[in-house]
Amino acid sequence: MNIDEGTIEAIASVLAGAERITVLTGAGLSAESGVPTFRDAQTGLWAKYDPAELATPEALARNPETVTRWYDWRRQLIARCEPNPAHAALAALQRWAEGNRVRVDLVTQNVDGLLQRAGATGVVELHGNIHRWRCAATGRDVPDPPLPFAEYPPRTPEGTLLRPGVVWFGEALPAEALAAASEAASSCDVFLSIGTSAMVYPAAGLLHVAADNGARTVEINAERTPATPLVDIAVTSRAGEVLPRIVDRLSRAV
Ligand code: BV8
Repeated sequence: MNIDEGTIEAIASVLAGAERITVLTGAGLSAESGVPTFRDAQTGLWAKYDPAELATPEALARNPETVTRWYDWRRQLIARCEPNPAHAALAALQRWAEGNRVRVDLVTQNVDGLLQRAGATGVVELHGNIHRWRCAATGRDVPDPPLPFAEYPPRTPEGTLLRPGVVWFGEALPAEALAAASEAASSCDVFLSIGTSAMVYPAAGLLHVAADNGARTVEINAERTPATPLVDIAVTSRAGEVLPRIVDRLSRAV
């Protein structure tokens, strides 16, 4: 859906008036890089699995081989993907902000690390990172896991199970990341929700925190979500099409 210049202008104007901007991103930000979104119908080998069924500690306990194969398969797929114009636009927004005494906090639910590869800094990873693996027994990060694994489930040299460094359903988010995201949501003038179905908590609650603290809220997503009726400006479009236009307009305005 082609978004009219008036909407681009309106969002750029809201951003131009902000002192602090917080951006929450989801799988839709990486979709145009070729990374399947979390709720896309799983393809090929994984078609018969429900991601929500695999992204749990119970799934690891029940079937460590399937779960670790799935994550290593996703990790290898992501490693072959490149950041797309939406990631680049958010990194550009941070650079614009530095030059205009504005603060931009990028909070992501994604585990792919593509924002960082696009040059974004200080990215708050609410759900961890698929490139990091840790000991399932102790929770300790294993710095250089032997990737790709020779066997599944992979094990540490001590023989304990290795698991991906992501947050599963029923697991607490990293306290530091959640505190940073909550502070960024409660202190911003503008909150952007980009490429997320706004269904998974506590991440989806951040928009409510921002709105309750008086922030202007904007959603950019390919389809309507539970957040759509709540935001000040809702754009139903691809992030890779709209974000570069917004950041370009902003850069020309200020
Ligand atoms: C916790 C990491 C407590 C692993 C993920 C009932 C009510 C409220 C909450 C709950 C409840 N029952 C249970 C809960 C809690 C649960 C939850 O929220 N469940 C939901 C389903 C109801 N949350 C948790 O369990 C969290 N932990 O609460 O712990 C606790 C506290 C203390 C001590 C112990 C426990 C943990 C949640 C994290 C789970 N891990 N992922 C992995 O990736 O494998 S979540 C998973 O969903 C994804 O990783 C992603 O991070 C998250 C959100 O998904 P999205 O990013 O939004 O992706 P999705 O596919 O859904 O949507 C993409 C959107 O993009 C779509 O709308 C699409 O239209 C759009 N799009 C597509 N292309 C584009 C686009 N938009 C723009 N441009 C495009 N090109």
